[in-house]
Amino acid sequence: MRLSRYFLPVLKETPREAQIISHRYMLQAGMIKQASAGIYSWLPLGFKVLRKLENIVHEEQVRAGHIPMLMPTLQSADLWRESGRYDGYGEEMLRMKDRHGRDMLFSPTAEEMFTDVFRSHVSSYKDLPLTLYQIQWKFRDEVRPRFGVMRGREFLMKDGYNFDLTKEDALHAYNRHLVSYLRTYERMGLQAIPMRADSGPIGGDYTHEFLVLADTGESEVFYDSAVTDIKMGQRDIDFDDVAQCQAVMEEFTSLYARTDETHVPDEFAKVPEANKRTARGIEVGQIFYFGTTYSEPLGAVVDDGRGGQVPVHMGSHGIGVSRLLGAIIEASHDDKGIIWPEGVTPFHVGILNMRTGDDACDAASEDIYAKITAAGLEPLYDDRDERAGTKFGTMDMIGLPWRITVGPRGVKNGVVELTSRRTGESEELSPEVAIERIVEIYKGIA
Ligand code: 5CA
Repeated sequence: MRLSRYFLPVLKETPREAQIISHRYMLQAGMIKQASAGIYSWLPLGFKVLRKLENIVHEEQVRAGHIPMLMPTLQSADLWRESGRYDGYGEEMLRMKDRHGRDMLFSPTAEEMFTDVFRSHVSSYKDLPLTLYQIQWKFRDEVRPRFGVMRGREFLMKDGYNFDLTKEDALHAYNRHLVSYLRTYERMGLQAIPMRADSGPIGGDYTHEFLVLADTGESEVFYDSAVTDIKMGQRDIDFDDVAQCQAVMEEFTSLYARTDETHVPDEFAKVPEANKRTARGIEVGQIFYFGTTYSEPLGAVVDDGRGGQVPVHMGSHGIGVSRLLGAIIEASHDDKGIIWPEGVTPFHVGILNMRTGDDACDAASEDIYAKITAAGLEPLYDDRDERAGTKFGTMDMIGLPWRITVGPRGVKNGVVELTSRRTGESEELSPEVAIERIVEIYKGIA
């Protein structure tokens, strides 16, 4: 993409309404624009990152054996009356009537809808196990929407629902989700720690929240610092392997790690003194096993193969996809702007032409642009007729992890500068070697 032809409305001034850095940078980098309280328009750069996160979520869900589909955002109240949640859900549910006076709502989550699809089409244990999921906009009429996409009213969520014959099978689905979520966050350059959580209005006995540690997080968390040393890394996971998924789940959840809602001071006291941590975290996902809470009232039953009809064991599992943008920025920025991890960056590399209009600089930049594009990567080429300072400022703010700077002196000597946004370190290299480096960096990522 050539910046002269892109739509990147970078703000010069600091937006006053932003209380936390991710909100401020998302506004300044021209990623989002507030449409009304807690509701955002996704401008091209923000949309691009959002799509990348969605892709990673999809890839990891499909890898775990889960099946994507899509539900409507507007739902009839009838189903929610059947499950008994319509009255209880309260003010967070946005309710409306259609022209015939029928009660409708904007989905805040979708247990009922998925259970309804299931009961309409599945009647035998032979069709189990089954996990369906979607990535779809949700609406929750939060009292205090704040911090930009972090606590929105309209937000993008991946929500998945497992249907299993037995509790044991459903707990395998729970573990499978836990493992796939850990992979998902790591690919996004994030460490999200699974913590024992409170089940809230979804209900259920087993639930973990995934928290990204950040000072601006809304949850207070208590944990054993050794938990941050456990990584998924490159391990080979067989998602059908019950014992393996169980072992990984235990490895990641046996140390003390809880949010304030489930914190037990007596238990925390047993954590080695040097490892005790109290911090803040951003909740980027939550998994639940809730058994037959929805399948019973909604009549989602299957033939169990022994002549019986039994309600299925279910769980639901969510990732806050739009919130993740905020979480990634909170975890990865400096005072000049965002620093995207390679796995989610909107463009792979910035090409900064220091002297647009100079024949040699233009030709060298164009050539690099063409070659990187031909290698299957997406460069953002700043070909605008702007001062170098403005160009550097834009690149730093939007946070592409790598930059190639093309200047008149370098071009004369056959070199360009390759700079890491994270470390600020630069190297003078021939354009060919710089391109090779970029291709190498993204091998296996892009
Ligand atoms: N049905 C279950 C799982 S599918 C569910 O709704 N879970 S949840 O309430 O925990 O939401 C899933 C994730 O959505 C949360 O972990 C959080 O990351 C994200 N989320 C929840 N509320 C908001 C909000 N107001 N703004 C942005 N993201 C949110």
